[in-house]
This record gives sequence, C-alpha cells and structure tokens, in this order.
Amino acid sequence: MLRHSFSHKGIPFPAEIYDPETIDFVGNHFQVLDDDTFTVTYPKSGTNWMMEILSLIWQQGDPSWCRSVPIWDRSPWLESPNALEKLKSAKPPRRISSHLPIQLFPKSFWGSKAKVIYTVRNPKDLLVSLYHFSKLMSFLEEPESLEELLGAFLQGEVLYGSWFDHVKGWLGLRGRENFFCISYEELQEDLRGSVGRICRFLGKDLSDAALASVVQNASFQAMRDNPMANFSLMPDNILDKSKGSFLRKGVVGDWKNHFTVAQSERFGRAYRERMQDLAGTFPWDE
Ligand code: PPS
Repeated sequence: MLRHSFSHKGIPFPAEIYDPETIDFVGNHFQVLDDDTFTVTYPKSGTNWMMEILSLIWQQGDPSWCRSVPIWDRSPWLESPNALEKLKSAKPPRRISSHLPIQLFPKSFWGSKAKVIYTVRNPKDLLVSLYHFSKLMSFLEEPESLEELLGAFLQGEVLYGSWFDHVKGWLGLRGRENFFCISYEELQEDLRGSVGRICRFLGKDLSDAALASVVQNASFQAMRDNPMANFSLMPDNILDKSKGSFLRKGVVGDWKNHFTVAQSERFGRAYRERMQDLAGTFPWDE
C-alpha cells in the first residue's frame, strides 16, 4: 500500500520515487540494445539476490566489484529517474533491473535480442516479505495487519499492481531464447545448479572455482555482510534501519509463520482461480 501514488495505465507507483514522465519515456522511447541483460521481477521476489548473482557471474566469481560498488549502481533501475540518466550514457553491455509489468516494458525490447531473467517467488512468502518491507520504507504505508495487506494484494492495490497479471504477462515469453525464468525456491534448493543454468542462458562459461565463488558470495549471509548489497547505504529517510533489515530472513515458507488457516485458504482460492492457466508450473504448486 502506497502513501502517495500515481497510476500509469492502471498500475500504481509510489510518487516519492517515480514519476509518470519517466515511466512513459521508458515504455515508449527507451532504446533497448541487443546486448542488454535485464533482471525483471515483481517486488520482493529476490531481485537483489539475482542482481548479486549476475554481478558475480559477470566478474567470473571475483567479488571485488560487488564489494566496492552499490548494488543499485551495478544494475541500475530502469524506471527510476536517476538510473535512467545513468543508463543513457552507460557503456554496453548494460545490466538493468526492473519491476515493470510487461505491458509497460520498453517497446524497443520486442525487436531486440536483449535478454530477460525473470525471477518469481511464492506469492505467500512475497507478501510476508512485503509486509515487513512496508514497515521500513518511507514511501509505503504500514498496513495495520497482514489481513489488510492481503486484501490489497489480491485486488492489485499495491506497488506495481497485480502479482497475478505480472507473472502471467511475463511468463507469456516462455519458449523465447532471450527469456529465462527461475524461481526464488529453485535458487534456495540448488544455488550452484541454478547459477550453472543462468550461465548457460547467458553464454558464460565459468570454472568450478568461479562457480563456487558465485555461490559463496551470493549467499544470504555474504550479502548481509556486504555494505554494497545490504542496503545500509540507503538514506534513513527512505529506509528506516532502526525498524529492521532489508535482508530480513531469506527463507522459503515463512508464510506459515504469518498466515492463519483462513488467510491461507482465501489466498489459495484466489490463486487457483487466477493462475489456472499456469497450474503446476511453480515449485509451490501442489
Ligand atoms: S525489492 O525491494 O523488491 O527489490 O526486494 P527483492 O530483492 O526482490 O526481495 C527481497 C527478499 O529477497 C531476500 N533475499 C535473499 N534471500 C536469500 N538469499 C539471498 N542471498 C537473498 N538476498 C535477498 C530478502 O531477504 C527478502 O526476502 P525476505 O523474505 O523479506 O527475507
């Protein structure tokens, strides 16, 4: 839930950090290049984890870049006004992050060979992550309860709109050779194997030692200990660190500690109804 928002083509954005002109520019005029690589997610799906993994892959496992440059400068945020300025003058190949739903993504992507890595997460865990995140971030309104946030989430009345539409929109690209989808749960289950798959998608050949270094330096603890990745550099007027940590828990299944049986059933009904076309696709689908 947002304190001050604007809606662009039906998608709610926090007005404190985005503006409608930039979102419009990105969709209609931003020039995607063939060697761009995009990390795309719905919020709280493991965006920063993927950004860290990719930074390490690009450096052949060498952590120096990750330890010296803030994560948001290594893979600037497409729809943020500041990052867009950086990207306009960035030397290719560019690494870019975005939470945009597919219908607001740059039109120039469609004629390009640019690669998209889409990370998806169990929406129940994502919702719990968003619930805690809302307590830290100045542009988000702290919900009175998980119940309140759950209602808003199911209505798509949260930042970036409906999770269901976001995931269905992007998964429509499955089968294209420039699109790769992976889940937070797969990363948790087998990080090394997942990194290997990401490398194959990117056409990167890493030695065993380099792979091991990616896995080690992209671990939850390594990222928590890295000031360039743990958001400690984020100003207090945006992220109130006294209320908690951006890298909060980093586990699968935390929803079980937060959802009541009734909330889980309500969520399950909406999920089955909205996701029937993708039934059985994700690790959390029974
Ligand atoms: S954001 O604000 O949308 O960019 O957030 P995002 O990065 O997508 O998601 C934040 C959650 O990802 C967890 N995270 C990790 N989990 C496991 N391992 C690693 N290395 C890792 N890095 C980030 C982070 O802790 C948030 O999840 P929760 O459940 O809140 O802990």
